[in-house]
Amino acid sequence: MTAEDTTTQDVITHNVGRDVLTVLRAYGVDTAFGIPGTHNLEFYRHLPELGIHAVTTRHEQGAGYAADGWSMQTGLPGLVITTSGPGLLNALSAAATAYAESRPMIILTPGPPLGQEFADIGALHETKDGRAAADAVVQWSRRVESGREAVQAVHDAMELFRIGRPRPVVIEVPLNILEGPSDCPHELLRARPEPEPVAGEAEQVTRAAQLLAGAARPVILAGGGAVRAGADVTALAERLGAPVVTTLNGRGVVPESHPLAVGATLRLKAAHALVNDADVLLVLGSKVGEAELWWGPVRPSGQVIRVDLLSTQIHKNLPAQVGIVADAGVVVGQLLQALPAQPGAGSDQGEGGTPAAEGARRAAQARTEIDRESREWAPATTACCDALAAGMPADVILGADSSQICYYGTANMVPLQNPNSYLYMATYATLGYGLPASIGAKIASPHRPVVCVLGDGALMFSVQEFMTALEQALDLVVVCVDNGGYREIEENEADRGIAPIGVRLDQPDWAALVTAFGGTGTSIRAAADLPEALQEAIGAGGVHLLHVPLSLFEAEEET
Ligand SMILES: Cc1ncc(C[n+]2csc(CCOP(=O)(O)OP(=O)(O)O)c2C)c(N)n1
Ligand SMILES: [Mg+2]
Repeated sequence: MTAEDTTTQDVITHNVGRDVLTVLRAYGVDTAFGIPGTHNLEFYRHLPELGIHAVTTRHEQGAGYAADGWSMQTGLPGLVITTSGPGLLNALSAAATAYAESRPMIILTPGPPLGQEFADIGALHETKDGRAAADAVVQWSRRVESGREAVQAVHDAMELFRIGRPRPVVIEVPLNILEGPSDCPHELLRARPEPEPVAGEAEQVTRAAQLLAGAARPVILAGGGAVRAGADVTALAERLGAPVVTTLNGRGVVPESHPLAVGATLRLKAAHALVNDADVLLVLGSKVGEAELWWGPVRPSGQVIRVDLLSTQIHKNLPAQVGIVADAGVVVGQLLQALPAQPGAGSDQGEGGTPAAEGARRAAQARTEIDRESREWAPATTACCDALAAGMPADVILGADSSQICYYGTANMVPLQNPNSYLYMATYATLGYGLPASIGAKIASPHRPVVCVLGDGALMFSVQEFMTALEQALDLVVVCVDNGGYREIEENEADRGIAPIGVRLDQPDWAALVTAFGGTGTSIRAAADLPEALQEAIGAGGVHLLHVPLSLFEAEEET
């Protein structure tokens, strides 16, 4: 071997691609979702050596959703590696989803070599401006000009995820930089220590505590920003006797079997009634997003306290009298300190006796009304959901999609006991999310049962990811509720007096389809069989599709 060969080898083993992945590995990221391509191989080369598991999805959209599901379990950013051009663009719906849902994600992509920007020379995957396309949907996208800048971009992203509002970023590394020699000092490749989360200002915390201590009908509304503080939020709810409504991203912050839990039910009028009746509403880490408010904004008759990481969020969709710009988890701890041990001076001790008992009574009443309202919306779909709930393990991670069985059903009819256990995207509502997100979650949490329940339309958006699940040797149950096409859109059409167009869809032989991939498929023949069939599929292991014709439950409604 000549001296020149040694140098070439040295550049390959210590190139910029390796530095970027080294620093990500130092932060704990041990899984990368993506598809290798001609341009991104100097990322892929280093994955085995660094102990980063490469998961090849069958479309970059799936890589992004799988990374999101993985991230929800680990608390780390989901890592996506795309090739340049179409690979990156294919991942952008997933990036936009992570943006809308405030979830951390890093997309690594190669870009044209320095000096070849806008060259329009017909180079492979040449895109007018891939970075700008990405920038339009993520928190930031950065085209770096050196290895050192690439590593710095990773540190900046991690700082955003740890103390800011977590949202996706794209790091574009020009091909010649990616393949070129490392220029980064070794000490920059270490993970930085976790910064202290931001605490609330003492004066505002005291004011909030006074309001809450004097409340007769307190209610807590918890969003995705509160999920890391589940135990404290539960303790606060108990101390105050406050029913807890969550957003879909806040599900499980308080176990949904808890007497004070009212679930992720903001879509329903009965939950609005509870929230609007509050004399003090405490909103923790939520944008109170419009997409979840089917009946318009919530407007409590009393005072509103909001806690959010960003000052821009404090009055968004719901004006607040007290706004605390800080980490919701830290503020809940501060409130527990500031509140008297015997709370609820103003609490209506009503029939229930203690504030906690009175809160539980209000929560139970709300749940009864919510349940009635849910069933009125979609009787067959909710009957199907009841059957699924009967077969669902308590510690399940539940994949979901933008299908009626989810937002009329599993969103509030299958109780979840843990946070980050409902894989969903209430705001972006992107079809094709459920299966890949479930794959990512199962890879991150192999010991928890993962069941993905979704519609026939949603499943067809990502059906190729069955192959990924099988290749990764996962135990995963997918329940496809088949109502013969895009039922929600058919109903939207009917509301506008449009005859069904483009919504009644032919179906494959679902059981045979998954069998062709190498999994197991079962088509349910009777509604009553569903709970047991679900339990059996979970027990059997491997990749299992349960095909559930909704007509089985519609027939029951008619009898
Ligand atoms: C990427 C994407 N394309 C289109 C839509 C519009 N859309 C919303 S719901 C829906 C129907 C989904 O069908 P399915 O999953 O079978 O659920 P169903 O409404 O039939 O219960 C469509 C097409 C969307 N949400 N996302
Ligand atoms: Mg459908």
